Amino acid sequence: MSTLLVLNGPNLNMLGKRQPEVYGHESLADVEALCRQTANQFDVEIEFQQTNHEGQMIDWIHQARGRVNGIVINPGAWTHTSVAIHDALIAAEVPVIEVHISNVHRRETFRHQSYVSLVAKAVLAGFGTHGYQLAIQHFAFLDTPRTSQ
Ligand code: CA2
Repeated sequence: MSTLLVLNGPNLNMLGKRQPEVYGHESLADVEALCRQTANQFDVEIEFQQTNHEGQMIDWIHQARGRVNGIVINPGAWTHTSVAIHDALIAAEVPVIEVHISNVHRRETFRHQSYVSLVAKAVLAGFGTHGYQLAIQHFAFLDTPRTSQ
């Protein structure tokens, strides 16, 4: 069974409490429940974390090395600012899918730049919280032996 690390960056603990027009009405606990449901469905194990502290995020990414099969990360605002998270993701040597609830490309120009996309296998933006499910599903798909037709 494969293990995925689902990481959430700063302010995502506020989901559902403010800006529902941008991020929807679901709380982070709802997102976790959604991820666990999808993980069960696809026989994947997940670890779900959120932090407002960049060093903590970097430690979790380092600890993923050689231990998990993939990282699903919503880096929040660190997406647009953090070379340190970019470097940590390279050091982890684990495939990464970057998820954004909102479509960052139709928002302010400072959200168009992502240091994480440079090291991500794939990026999902604008699918709402369904993006997390799609990312987990994709990792499960990669892990499933497929027969050629
Ligand atoms: O769309 C996304 O998922 C973002 O990663 C969310 C980040 C934002 O900085 C990125 O540009 C795009 C912000 C997460 C903060 O979420 C809040 C939710 C409710 C109230 C306040 C912040």
